[in-house]
Amino acid sequence: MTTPLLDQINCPADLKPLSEEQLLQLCQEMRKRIITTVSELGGHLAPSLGTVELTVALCRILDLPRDQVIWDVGHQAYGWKLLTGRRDQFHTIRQHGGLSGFLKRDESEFDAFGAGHASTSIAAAWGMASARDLRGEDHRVVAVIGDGAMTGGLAYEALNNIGDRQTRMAVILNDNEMSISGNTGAMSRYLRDLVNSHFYTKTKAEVAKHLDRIPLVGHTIVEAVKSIEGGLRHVIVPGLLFESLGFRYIGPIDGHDLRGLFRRLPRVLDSETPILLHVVTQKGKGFHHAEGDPVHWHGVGAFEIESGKSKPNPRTFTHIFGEGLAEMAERDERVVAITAAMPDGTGTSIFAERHPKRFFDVGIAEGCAVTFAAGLAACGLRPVCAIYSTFLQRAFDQVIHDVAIQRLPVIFALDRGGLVGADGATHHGVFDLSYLRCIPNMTVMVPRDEAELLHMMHTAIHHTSGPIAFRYPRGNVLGVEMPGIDDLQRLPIGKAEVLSEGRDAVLLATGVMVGSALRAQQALREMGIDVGVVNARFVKPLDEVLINRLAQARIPLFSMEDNVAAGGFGAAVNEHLAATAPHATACQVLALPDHFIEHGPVPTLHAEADLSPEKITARIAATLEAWRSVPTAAEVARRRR
Ligand SMILES: Cc1ncc(C[n+]2csc(CCOP(=O)(O)OP(=O)(O)O)c2C)c(N)n1
Repeated sequence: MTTPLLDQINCPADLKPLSEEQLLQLCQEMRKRIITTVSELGGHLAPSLGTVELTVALCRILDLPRDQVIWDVGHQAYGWKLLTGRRDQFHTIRQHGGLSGFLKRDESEFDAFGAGHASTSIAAAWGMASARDLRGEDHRVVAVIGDGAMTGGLAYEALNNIGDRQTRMAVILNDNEMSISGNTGAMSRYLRDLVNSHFYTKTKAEVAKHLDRIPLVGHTIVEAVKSIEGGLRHVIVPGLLFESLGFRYIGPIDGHDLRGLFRRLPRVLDSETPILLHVVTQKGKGFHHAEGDPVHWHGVGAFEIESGKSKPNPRTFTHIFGEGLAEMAERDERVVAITAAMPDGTGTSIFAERHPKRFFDVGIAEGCAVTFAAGLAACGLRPVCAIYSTFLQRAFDQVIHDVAIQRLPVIFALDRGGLVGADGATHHGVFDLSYLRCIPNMTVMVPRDEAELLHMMHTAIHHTSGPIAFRYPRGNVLGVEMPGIDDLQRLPIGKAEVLSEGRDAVLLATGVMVGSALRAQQALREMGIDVGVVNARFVKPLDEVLINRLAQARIPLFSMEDNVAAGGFGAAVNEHLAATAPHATACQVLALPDHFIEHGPVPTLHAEADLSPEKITARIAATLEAWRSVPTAAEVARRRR
């Protein structure tokens, strides 16, 4: 693949001497590089193909890194990486030890602000613009946000403040009509109207000019128009919503027309007051497969460029959840499914097809999803909030304040629990056991396999005394035998499953770690160490009866979870032991460490965190050995005598 122009760009300043023709060629080369690289490694393809011209224009016009560009989410910024000194590492993107798939302050001085979660850019840019003003500096600050991210409330909270304070900064709204799936909500309709209607694109001045030409009544009409709130004014003032919030609205303009961008952007970037430029782009631009199906091509695995074909997707926990929920809803009309902009990612698109009236995609608005679910539950329905573990962090207060305090039976289905791999630190679902366990009235379950996931879903739908959550991993099912819908069991709340007893120790494992515990058990047996394995099933409430029995028998305990150690399952076991049997041996906690874990294959990351079956085996063997050599209190006393 030859990219002669791109190969000469080592920083944005290298774009300055290029002619328009050359910049157009550069755009082509960037697309080529992005498509080739993602075809080999997978990644966020369609979003980054849509922003190529905008990226080139920003890099050419701005004085970088002095000026600051804050990209929302950061998944559309592959072109940005190519032009800001990371071209030669681009082939490492999302690979262990390589470039991140998102933007990160410690990866490049050009990444003014890191992200991964949506809708943060405007608030962050406001902070950075305000800091600039307080420090008496003079650079430009620009937030680039997608129409999908504009469904998040945080974006409006920031607009509300910026418009009021008239902070000097620009917002570029990158509107491709898509979130990951089709965009939802009235705001998205409003943006569509702005783009589609010629009427809307007329400027205020133009309209006034036309009206003014009508003798006598013209002036009166102009005055009347000015005085009417909503209604007609809304129709004739482009971007009225943003204008009312204190922003100047420019657009919509074609985000792939480089010439047009060069004409309009400088005025926008140099505006002394808040300004919003509405740029229309096509997701997947320049790769016909992606243009035709931007939902599929939002984020993809490796594929063949010519045919667009990729390896067939094996069945995942997400499929099991999506199909299972749709089926359970056939039998219970109270079941309602809610997603926050992730119908495909959570598998709820299956539910949407079969039960469209009972399906709600609220946009990137996790807090809204949870409080909406609370309202549904308060009126007797059985809402299932299907949200990735990492994104439910957004709605912590809603889970406590709107759901748990009122003991409302909202069901939380947390996909992507544990380490997720290539998306890295912003996306690992490694805090959920901690942030859910600390909430009173909450029940927290973790299935060991896909069959148990179905039993837990069934249990959750029949659990009416308060909120209940289950979290399951990203990725393929284990391939266990599946129960039929009529064979589903209601699991006794707070009861673990003892898989085997052990003479030397017991491993209390949660979720996918049960598999690792079984492998460790096998390896330890070969070393002459006999350990039992318990599938914990419940992180809250704990199986206190079982733990008490093991503590009284003085069996050494090990807990295992793919959650941070702080506040997690093992911490719960130790809290219980400390409170009830202070003389008992503590449980050794095998969990994730107290630092953010970067991207990479999950088995590699587990090994680095000492959580691979091999590392677990070695740790348990070493600990038991060490404990054996520690004298008991009686022995110490005897030796003293
Ligand atoms: C808080 C949060 N919820 C969900 C997501 C998952 N997500 C990543 S990108 C995206 C869609 C963003 O759409 P848009 O801003 O229009 O960007 P586009 O991909 O269309 O360029 C979503 C829902 C996220 N990153 N953060």
